[in-house]
Parts: sequence; C-alpha cells; structure tokens
Amino acid sequence: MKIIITHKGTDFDALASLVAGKLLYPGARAVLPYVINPNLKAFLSIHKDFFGFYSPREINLDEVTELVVVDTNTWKRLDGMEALQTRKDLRITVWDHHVNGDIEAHELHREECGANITLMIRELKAQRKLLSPIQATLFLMGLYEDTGNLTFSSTLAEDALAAAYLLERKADLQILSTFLRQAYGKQQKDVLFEMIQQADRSDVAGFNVSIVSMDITGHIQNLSMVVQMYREIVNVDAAFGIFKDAERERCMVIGRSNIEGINIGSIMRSMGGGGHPGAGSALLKNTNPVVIQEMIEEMLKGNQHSSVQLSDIMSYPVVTVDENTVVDDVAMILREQGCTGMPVVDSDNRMVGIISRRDFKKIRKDSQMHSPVKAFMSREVVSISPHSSAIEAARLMIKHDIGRIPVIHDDEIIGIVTRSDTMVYFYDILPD
Ligand SMILES: [Mn+2]
Repeated sequence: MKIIITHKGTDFDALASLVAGKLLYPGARAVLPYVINPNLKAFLSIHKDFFGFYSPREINLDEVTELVVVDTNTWKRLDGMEALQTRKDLRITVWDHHVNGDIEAHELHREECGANITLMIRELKAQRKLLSPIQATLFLMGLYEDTGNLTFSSTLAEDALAAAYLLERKADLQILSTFLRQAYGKQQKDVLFEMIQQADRSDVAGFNVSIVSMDITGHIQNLSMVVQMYREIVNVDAAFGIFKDAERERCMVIGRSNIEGINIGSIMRSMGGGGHPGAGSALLKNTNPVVIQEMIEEMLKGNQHSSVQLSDIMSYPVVTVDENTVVDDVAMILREQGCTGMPVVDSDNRMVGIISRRDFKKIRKDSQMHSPVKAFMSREVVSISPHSSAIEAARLMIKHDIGRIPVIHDDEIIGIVTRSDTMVYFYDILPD
C-alpha cells in the first residue's frame, strides 16, 4: 500500500499538497493527520467527502510499502506514523519546501520556495494533469497562505506563476477569501491581547519603541495586521513582534514604523527578510528571541547613520540658467542637457525659480520666445535639505506634483533630486 502523509497542525499548503499527491500518485491513499489547523476544519466540514482522505487509524501501517511525505521532511511532525520510522523496507518520496529535516528519502523533491504546492504544481503541469476548479481553489489557498498572498519575502517568481496557472484553472477567489481571510478572529485577538499585556516600551536612540516577544503555535494569519494595531494602540514610533514557533524552530519578526527615522525594510533586510520603510518582516530559523531583540536594538541605534541621505542620491553638478536668459536659449539648453527642467538663478547665484517644459505652455506668441525666462518660470520653488531622506523628497514630489527638487545647502544649490533618483533609491539600492 502506498500512502501520502503530511505534517500535523495541517495548514492549507499541506492539505493542497496531499491532494496534489493523490493526482501524482493515483491509487495512493492520502492520510490526513489528527491535528489540523482550525481554519482548515471549516473548509473540510464542507469539502471532506470530495477529497476522500483517510484517518491514520484507518491505515494498517504493516501494509504500507511506499510513503510519500509532503510539505515536511521531519519525522516528529508526522501524526501517528511512529512505527514507520524504523522500517527499512519502506520506499520514501519527499516533496518539501523546508530546508531542515531528518527523513531520508529515496526520491527527494526539495527546494526552497514560498509554498510546497508550487513544487507539486510544476510536476502536475509537466504531467499535464487536469485540475478541477475545486482543486485549483484549494491549491491557491495553500499558496496564498504560505506566501501571505505572495507578499512574504520567501515568495519566488515561480509561486506567482503557479498562482496565475491556478487562476487560469478557475480557482475561485470568492471561496478562497471566505476560508482564508478570517481577518480579525479569535487567534488574532489573543495575540493582540498578549502583546498589550506585555506592552514593553523603551527609548532606543531617541525613538519610542516597543519590542514584544511571544510564543505561537502553527501559522497565524494576519500577524502583521495585529502588529500594526498594536503599534497604534500603544502609540509608539515603531513596534516589533517576535513570534516564536517552537515546533517549527523559527521566529517570525514583524515590524511597523510610523516615522521616517526608522526604516523597517532595511532592518528586516539585514535579518534576511524584506519590506518597506514602514512595514516589513523576516523569518529567522533556529534563533532565540532575545538575540533577535538585541539585533533590532543595535540596528535602531545604527539606523540613523546608515540611512541614505539625499546627498547620496542627488544628481550634481546642477545646470542652472540665469534669470535673464531668453526662453529660446533655455529651450535649447534643456534639449542639449536632455532634461525637462532646471533651476533659475539670479546674478548672486541664488535660486529664484525653476523652469520646466510645463512652463513653456504659458507661451502664446513666437515673440515671447525672446523674453527672459524669469517671465515664465515658476517662482514658488520647493527645495529640500541634503540631510533629508529620499522618502521626504518623494512625498514633496507627490504633494506639489513636481518632478525635481533642488537640494539647497547654505543658500546654494548643491544638487537636484529627480523622480528617477528617488526611483533608483527605492528599487535599485534595495537588495532583493
Ligand atoms: Mn508549506
């Protein structure tokens, strides 16, 4: 007898992998562990008969000759399979996206990617297996749950391609959101309550910060939302939650910041995770929460110095034009420089305005092309200090609908920051 088995505390990725296993190994029995995640119970209460799972007690382990293990690679995560561990005659196949494990497989399909189902979809595609909409829906639930809707930093391009494939196979997003998005349920409420009970605040490098560590079991959805709510409730500059999952030997670190001085994304990237200035997360294996807390505090202290200033990304030297230059000549300079606008200065080299292609639209008559540029330039000039951040520059650009901001230091234009400079900062400097 060939059986397919997955980890206890079964989540949607594990369940999806069991069903995918049935497609890849026709005739094999899929065995659902006794202990499954709560949100799975709701789904299975409706779909159980459709999938035809076996319970461990329905399987006579003596009859098992072949074992397919999916979404785990660790004996102790299996439910009711202890007797198999010492069997020498057992042929074992493993499909897993976790790195660690102690199951010695004869056939091993192990790769790090966002969800285990992604690996199995690759094989289903290769074998041209047909998927029903219900199967596609379940597979997408597994994929979305394990990748946080493709937002976790562990997500690979292949996960997104697998999601696209499942949507083509008519995965039902309506059903999916019913079972997956239990946004603020009991689990989230319990976590938030425990965080608030701890509510440690400390002053780190002048920032009001709260770092809370707690133990969790299994995957809890929307932890990032809980950390966000926590930060708002305790009203700190930045909040961090360190969630230790002892069973999986890992810590999920989630951060939220409300101020520019703390860049959560860069802190998470230095711990192997990812994110944006205001929000991010990292998944650390075999690490102790105390060490993680110290790492965060160290980075908060160093953050001020390591954060990129505008002077690092601005363009310079800056081409300027004198306010008395005629419009015709300014147009020519802009063309030659290949830019769409530039600062206008007076005889003391102080900035008095900015001229951009948009200002040229004010010109109605040809004769005006011989007027001095000061007649058409914009006098309301937004400028910025070299010590500001790229985020501040981006905010100013959005607020004033402008594409370039002169960088002024001691009344002097020392550079100019453009949309493309800020784009380079937001995309290129960030490691993947
Ligand atoms: Mn998984």
